[in-house]
Amino acid sequence: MAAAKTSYKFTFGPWNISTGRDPFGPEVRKELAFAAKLREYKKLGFDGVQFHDDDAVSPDLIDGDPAAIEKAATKMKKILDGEGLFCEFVAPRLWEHPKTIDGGYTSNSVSDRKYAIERSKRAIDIANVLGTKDIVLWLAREGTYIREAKDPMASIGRIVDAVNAMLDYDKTIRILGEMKPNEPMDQAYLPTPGHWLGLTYRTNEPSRVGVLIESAHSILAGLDPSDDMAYVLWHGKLWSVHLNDQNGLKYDQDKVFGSVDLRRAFNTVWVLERGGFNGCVGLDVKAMRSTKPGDQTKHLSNSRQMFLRMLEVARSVDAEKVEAFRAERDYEGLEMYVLQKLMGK
Ligand code: 3MF
Ligand code: MG
Repeated sequence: MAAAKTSYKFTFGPWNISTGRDPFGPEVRKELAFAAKLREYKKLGFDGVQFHDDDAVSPDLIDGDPAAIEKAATKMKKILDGEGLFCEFVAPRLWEHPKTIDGGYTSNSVSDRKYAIERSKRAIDIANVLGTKDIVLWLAREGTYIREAKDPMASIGRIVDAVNAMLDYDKTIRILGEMKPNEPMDQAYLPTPGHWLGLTYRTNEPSRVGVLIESAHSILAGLDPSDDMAYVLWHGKLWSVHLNDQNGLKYDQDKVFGSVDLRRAFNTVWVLERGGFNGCVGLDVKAMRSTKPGDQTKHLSNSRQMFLRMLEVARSVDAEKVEAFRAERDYEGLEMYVLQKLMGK
């Protein structure tokens, strides 16, 4: 096992400060200007920003001239530098554009698939300007509402082709898959980190294809986030995480880290520590719709605080004691030891 880190870098995306709009009701808070959001990062104890391509470059430019895209990204880089922030990754937003209605890489339309790959290449251009090597793919609409809608085997091949096109386009970038089992699709292709991990080895350069795991996505798949993370850490492919929490198998809730299940949060932090996790700690959390505008960033600082508090708990665990419980097969004792830790004893 790699040595434990002494410190962690924290990041979030601009979408984590939001208006409270949901499928059943409109905004309850005003959209904060991007520049104003950036000013919040340091105050909240965060170091870096996660970007969708059209967060970094205005959506009006995203389908246009690559030179104009680079120019806009250069402007964004200056703003980031001015705030003392770094860019963790860029993710092509392949789920809002009219050409991605049927998915991006797995769309049944040849021209729409081409659009998705071209747009991903532009995301790489933006990443280069913003000074990051990491591209994140959340395969939002790569799936179906009805099983018969797409050829499931051809679809997997198309995802691999798209990843290869990106790896070929830039010989230094890394691609991180952020898998989610459902929402917005009924059923997603590659629904878990394990599915994506298997596919990484079939790409042209497996050493440049890794994984971002989001706690809520594992929970929605009925899996334990810390076991998913341990599996991917073992492969040396856990390059980023999105920590949050989730109350059962519902829509993606993005609750404050540790707010539903403290023990699950403990195991997550414990695994990241023991596995020598080396990436950024992203907190993909959402404020409650009932949150007042003045409190709209509390969920972010609270999640960071939960992580740091859990880190203290994880670091206070006596590894020899744990081994002794294991050797005696005294899991009742081990459980109480962990519960006492969680209760501050
Ligand atoms: C959806 C997500 C996404 C990704 C983001 C970066 C909008 O459940 O988690 O957030 O994190 O697109 O890849
Ligand atoms: Mg996420």
